[in-house]
Amino acid sequence: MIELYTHPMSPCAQKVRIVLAEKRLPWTARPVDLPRKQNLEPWYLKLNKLGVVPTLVDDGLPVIESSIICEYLEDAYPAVRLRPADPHASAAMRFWMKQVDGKLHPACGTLQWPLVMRPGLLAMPESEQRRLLELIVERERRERQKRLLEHGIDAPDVVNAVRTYQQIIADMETALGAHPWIVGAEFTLADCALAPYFQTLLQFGWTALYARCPRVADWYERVQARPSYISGVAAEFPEPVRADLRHKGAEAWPKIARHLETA
Ligand SMILES: N[C@@H](CCC(=O)N[C@@H](CS)C(=O)NCC(=O)O)C(=O)O
Repeated sequence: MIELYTHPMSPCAQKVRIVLAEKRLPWTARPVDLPRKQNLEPWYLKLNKLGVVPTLVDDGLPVIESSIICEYLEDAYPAVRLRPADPHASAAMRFWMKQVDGKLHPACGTLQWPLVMRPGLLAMPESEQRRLLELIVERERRERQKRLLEHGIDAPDVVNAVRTYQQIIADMETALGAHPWIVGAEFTLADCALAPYFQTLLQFGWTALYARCPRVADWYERVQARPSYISGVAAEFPEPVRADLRHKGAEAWPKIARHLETA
């Protein structure tokens, strides 16, 4: 039995949900209340010592870190292949996954957290806000959330986050000039890893970030049409949630747009 500790808005959890759907694996959702920082409660830290979602539990054993979870699923359930057999293509796939984990994910967190997580925290007494933030395991994440709590979308981190998105989208545009999917003719874990970060742009109405990259726009159209994206990502966003996110995104857009590199 496969269980996934997940949250609808988490791009890392979305990535795993896409892989589970591509592989047509049945699984049970274990929702984690991120706005209330349930991820930092002792019972969850026993499953995931970094205190983040997702966590996959397969046959009672936890696997953590979304890219490692994807590779675990690839090894444990190889009937549907999402890793290229060719070693060079496989290395290229892992390069993209590393870009996502190391660069795109923190950038996405910087842009999304002030809009979707900050309001809940601000509604709590200040002493509780401070207590919860001090529980965050990873120092870099803790310090970033402190800045984002204080400054919101005006935090100094935002300019870098926007530029990182732009750089990775430009790199994708180049890669997609050579083949239909990110590392070749086949849809791989690299496509699964990148896709959720475009959900973030879509939900906030920030599609201008890739409007000048027609191959990326076409890639994302094809990703969105896949049953794995429909069930693993889109289905988690009912219309009232979408409307709220569009509204929040529109409000924040001028502060995002001013950081866009136009050259
Ligand atoms: N490197 C981790 C990152 C996971 C991560 O950042 N998860 C976020 C949601 S997307 C989270 O749980 N945040 C909780 C928090 O910041 O308190 C992975 O790939 O699984």
